[in-house]
Amino acid sequence: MRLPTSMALCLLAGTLSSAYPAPQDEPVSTTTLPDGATTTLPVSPATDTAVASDQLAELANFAQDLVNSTLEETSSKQKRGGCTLKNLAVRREWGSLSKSERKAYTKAVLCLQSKQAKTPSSLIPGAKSRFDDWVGTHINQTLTIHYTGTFLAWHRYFTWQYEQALRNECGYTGYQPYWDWAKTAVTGMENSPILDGSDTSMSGNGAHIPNQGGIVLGGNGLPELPLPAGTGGGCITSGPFKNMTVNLGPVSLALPGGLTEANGDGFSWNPRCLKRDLTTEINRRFANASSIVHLVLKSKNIWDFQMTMQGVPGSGDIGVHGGGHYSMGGDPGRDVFVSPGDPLFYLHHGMIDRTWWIWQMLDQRTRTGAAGISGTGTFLDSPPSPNTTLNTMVDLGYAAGPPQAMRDLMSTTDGPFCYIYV
Ligand SMILES: [Cu+2]
Repeated sequence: MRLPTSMALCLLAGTLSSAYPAPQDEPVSTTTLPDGATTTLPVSPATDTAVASDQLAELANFAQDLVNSTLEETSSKQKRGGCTLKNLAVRREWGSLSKSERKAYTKAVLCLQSKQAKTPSSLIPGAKSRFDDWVGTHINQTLTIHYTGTFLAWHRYFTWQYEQALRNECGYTGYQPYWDWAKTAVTGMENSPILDGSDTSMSGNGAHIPNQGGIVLGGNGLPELPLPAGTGGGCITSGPFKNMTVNLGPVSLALPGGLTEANGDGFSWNPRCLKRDLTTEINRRFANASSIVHLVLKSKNIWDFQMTMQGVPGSGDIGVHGGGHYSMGGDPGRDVFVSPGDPLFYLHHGMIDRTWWIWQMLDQRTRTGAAGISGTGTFLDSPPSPNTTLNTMVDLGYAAGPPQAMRDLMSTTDGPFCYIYV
């Protein structure tokens, strides 16, 4: 019989308290905030996911406190971008939004999907809506924004511009919500408010397809990585996106049975339903609370952080980034190029950005500056390309502009951005 750790410790303490010293508190470090307050932070990631969840909350609280005290200090000076505590946006976890806030978000996404695309159809004929402008941009740039020096900043800017479009073009008054993978790893994805299929969710699982084979990642000279299929596989059956049409792709879609599917460059019009194949097993294996805290506490530089987050190819680990993507499953969820075609993408990348932000705040000056960038402009530097620097430009094409230098994308509160996560 397995007991919860706390109960097992109580039992131990009750029977063996005279023979063993009391359990030591987990190691912590003490940090002083700019306003003089001190706080303690965990230094080694707990393997117990319940303890790791608490550690993650402590790290997130620290990041919030740091921003709050920094902005309080400097709000009177003229900061670049003018971010103050007054105009600071707060991005929240989906489950902490009220039901009407959740509906307002999905309504705005549906609005974006109903508006005319800005991408010329001569360039991307399948881009039919404003929502597709983001999908097309991501397809177009996939090989220069993953496993590159721009990966995190590019997706930060991409998600932020999407949030701006929801607000400015579709009347949404909230901010971009995020998907806390640690929570769905505990509840099971289908049981979470994000994916329970209700009208206040992001829609749920796809229709169940029995006896699906697993999917296989890797190949192309790398060891194969078999992953399980999920509990759905077909078209989503309920919730706000039930009638949504996926217009673009696939480009490199992993399918059950170890197959892949492509439709050329993915730019032609290929209308089909949104499929999901929720795979809690992948969520639990690669993106639980311990994996997140491990990533945050054990990555000592940006190279380690971004490689651990995306998974070192061939290592058998797909990181929290791959863990989130492949646990959604389906089409376009399992397609690296077309993945923003599932609206859940932006909640996933909200959490990617939140995790980066928490990590940055642990050594703010270093990690939001030049030393917070590593890598080049091409996927695993293939073909070889120049190093990414603070001056490298990030361009979102027809989704939204203007192109921004990396230096302006490194901080969420200095430059064009002004937001935090709670
Ligand atoms: Cu991406």
